[in-house]
Amino acid sequence: ALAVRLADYQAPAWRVTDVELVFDLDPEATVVEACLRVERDAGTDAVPLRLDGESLELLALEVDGGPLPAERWRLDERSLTLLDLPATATVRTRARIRPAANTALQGLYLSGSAAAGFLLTQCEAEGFRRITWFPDRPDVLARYTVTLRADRARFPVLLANGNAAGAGDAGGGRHWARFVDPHPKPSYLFALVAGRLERIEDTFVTAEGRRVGVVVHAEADAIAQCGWALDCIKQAMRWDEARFGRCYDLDAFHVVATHDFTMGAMENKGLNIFNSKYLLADIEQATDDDFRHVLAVVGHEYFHNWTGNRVTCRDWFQLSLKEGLTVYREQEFESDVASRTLRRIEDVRTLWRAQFPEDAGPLAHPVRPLHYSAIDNFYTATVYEKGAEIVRMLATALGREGFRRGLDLYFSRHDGRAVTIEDFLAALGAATGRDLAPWLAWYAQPGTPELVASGRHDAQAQRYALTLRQRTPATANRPEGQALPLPVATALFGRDGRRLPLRADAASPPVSDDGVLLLDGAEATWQFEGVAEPPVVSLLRGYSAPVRLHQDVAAADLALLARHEDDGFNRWLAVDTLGRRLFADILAGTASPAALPLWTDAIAAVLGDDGIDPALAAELLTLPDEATLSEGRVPVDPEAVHVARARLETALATALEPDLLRCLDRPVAVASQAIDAPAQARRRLRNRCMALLARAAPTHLERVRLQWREAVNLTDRLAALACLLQAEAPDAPAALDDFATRHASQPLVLDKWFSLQATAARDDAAERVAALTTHPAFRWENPNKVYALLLAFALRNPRGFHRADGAGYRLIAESITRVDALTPQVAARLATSFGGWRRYEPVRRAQMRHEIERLRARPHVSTDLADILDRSLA
Ligand code: B3K
Ligand code: ZN
Repeated sequence: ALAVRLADYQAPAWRVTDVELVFDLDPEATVVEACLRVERDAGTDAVPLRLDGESLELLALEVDGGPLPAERWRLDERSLTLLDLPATATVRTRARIRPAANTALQGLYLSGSAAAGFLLTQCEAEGFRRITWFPDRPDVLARYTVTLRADRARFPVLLANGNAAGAGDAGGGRHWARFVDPHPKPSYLFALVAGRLERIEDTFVTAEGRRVGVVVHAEADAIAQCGWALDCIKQAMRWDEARFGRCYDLDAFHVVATHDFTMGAMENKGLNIFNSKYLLADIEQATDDDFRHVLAVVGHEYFHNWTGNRVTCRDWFQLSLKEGLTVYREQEFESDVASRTLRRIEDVRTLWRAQFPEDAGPLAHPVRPLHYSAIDNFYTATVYEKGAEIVRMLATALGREGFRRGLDLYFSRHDGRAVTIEDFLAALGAATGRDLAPWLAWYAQPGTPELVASGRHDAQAQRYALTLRQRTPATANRPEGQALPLPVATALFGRDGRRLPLRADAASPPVSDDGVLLLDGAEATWQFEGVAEPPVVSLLRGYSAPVRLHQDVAAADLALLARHEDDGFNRWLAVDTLGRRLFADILAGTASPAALPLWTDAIAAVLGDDGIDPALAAELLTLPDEATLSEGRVPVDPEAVHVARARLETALATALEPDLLRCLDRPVAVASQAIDAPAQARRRLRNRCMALLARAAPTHLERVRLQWREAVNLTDRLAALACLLQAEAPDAPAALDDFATRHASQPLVLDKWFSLQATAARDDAAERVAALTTHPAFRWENPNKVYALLLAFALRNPRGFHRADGAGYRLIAESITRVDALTPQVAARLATSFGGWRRYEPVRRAQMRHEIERLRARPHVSTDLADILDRSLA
């Protein structure tokens, strides 16, 4: 497919002011009548009106109430073009579409079976063109009136965006419902839902006094698991008012759960649609992590109502304008209502595991890409997570209050418009009197900057000089990058662990009140005064910039930070850094036993601290995964990484055995079915201790078995099962069977059962995963199943996926072919697992390359898949 380029952007010659859609819904054949009020932009005479349309069957076409002569319109596979229209016109089309046959899950499709399932839509990025002919681009904002007609018994619930505007009987067993959305919106935010759905609801009164009906819809067997989501919606509404002054703007806010969805969720105006994985949660069928993910994703989609919907993107290159900003808002939401430190650690782990490798490999792209051939492949860790890091850095640089003023101005300037990243920076800059133009480079330049810190203490003058240097080195695919604005949150500690004042002399670059040094060139030096002894320097507190830090810091200093840093993130970072150093030594064969205690003692000291948040303690006990430990190494030998990591984890478990036991034996005064944050944190720590003990000695498996028998929530049951599996205990297979039987009717729990087996680092993992694809609960058409089994294997079982004989690669390549014929977006996502092929040792590198080439050479490769394969090889 031809690339679309940012540089070629042209404002639309035709606007659509109003749309009326009438759907005659039926899973086999739905008829869509569309009436568009179109207006040609003044000064663009004689430009034909080109409407996007794919997989549509044309039944009728009229302009201004009459037929259009054949020479004035053209229809092809991708578009309908109308020639010689007057400057304003009414275009009416009628199309037939086939929802039940739509396995791509874009446009209008069926969730569940033809007999009992329900109809729903997914339009972002380019699904609306599979519903009707339309200028399917985000800078065409129109007012929508939607009428749905369907069989009343089969589709009792009818929903679309906006406010309800009438309903009634349509005769012949059919009924109708109409919706008017007063907010002009791009077509990607269109949605409808029709089917047999149950609901739970509540009322939320906004700060502006609007009474909003908050409704969660799900199928009958799932509605009992929607209470937590309803709660989260209200929390999100309240939080966005309090933190950013943003109120909800329709009479109702509807949320719908489906098991058939290619991604997490979708922020359609007033009618969010969720993958059930991110909406359903109860103590029997969801883990503590699931509860937190529901909170985060519900928040994320809700926050899009302002960052994405009210102010939207001019074109898809600006995707991070809404996604980076909304991820940032989601992170802040969870940080405010749950644990800031924990959320930060998780986000940084994600960044290191997923975004850094992406940014270093052939699929690297700027946060604002310059061209694409399949936009759906750009919903990446770079656009989302690195995009959120840029927003976070801006918030750090402008201060909480300045950032809020900037966002307020952004909303008031651009409400109801489709804008660019430049507009965003300009609003933040104008509100705070800052020139933020240099920040655009963060959006334009791929790659992870390296930050090198060095210091010199002058005892005589009681001064400490800190020099920061940055570089974004060239790679095979791109030249060296330019210097970027980097906020470096910094603290100095004395040898006794006390914070030292951060007083830079007058000649140094500025330091903010909260200790942020802004490095805005390649290098700068700060001279700190009144520093009597060589300090321990804590840099990038809270991970204030998404860079690789190189700091020559003694292990003893890291141990000191582990004990005394009051920034929870950097406390964790100190421990993590110590652990990674040991890992590197083991991998290189240079490990010395003397180095271990600094790390394990530091952890033990924190564990023994009664004031520590148990969730943070659990994080200290969690090593980076193999993907993260491989990141930045060339060439990677996955087997060696696996073995070195396992050795390090066993060493940790052995050294801390008594501490871990103490932790487990501590009486816990919480009901094990409580889901409040402290209860979750304690479970997290206990389960982490249990997993390590199971590594330290097989005798501890008795504790695991006890927990397996007595667990009263899914978190504990699953944690025990994972330990049995990890230890390859003789009773593990029976436990797996028990689990499957117990949860046989719960698709989301079965997904975890698939994932657990897919990620078990066994010699025969590939064969087991292949066998599980024939399990009756597995379905190739269902993205959640493909992700739970195959994507989990490819991404989270490096030992299995990278098995030296290539069996893991073949399994994934065959799966990609199979899925590509059904759901191309899911196939493309699976194919990203080959993206890092160049970093591996020669044998694996050749095997991976061979699979990529073989996939590319097959007939009927989808555009989405071809794009990933081509870029991987480039
Ligand atoms: N905006 C959607 C993602 C759409 C993905 C299209 N392939 C979900 C989100 O980020 O909120
Ligand atoms: Zn989003």
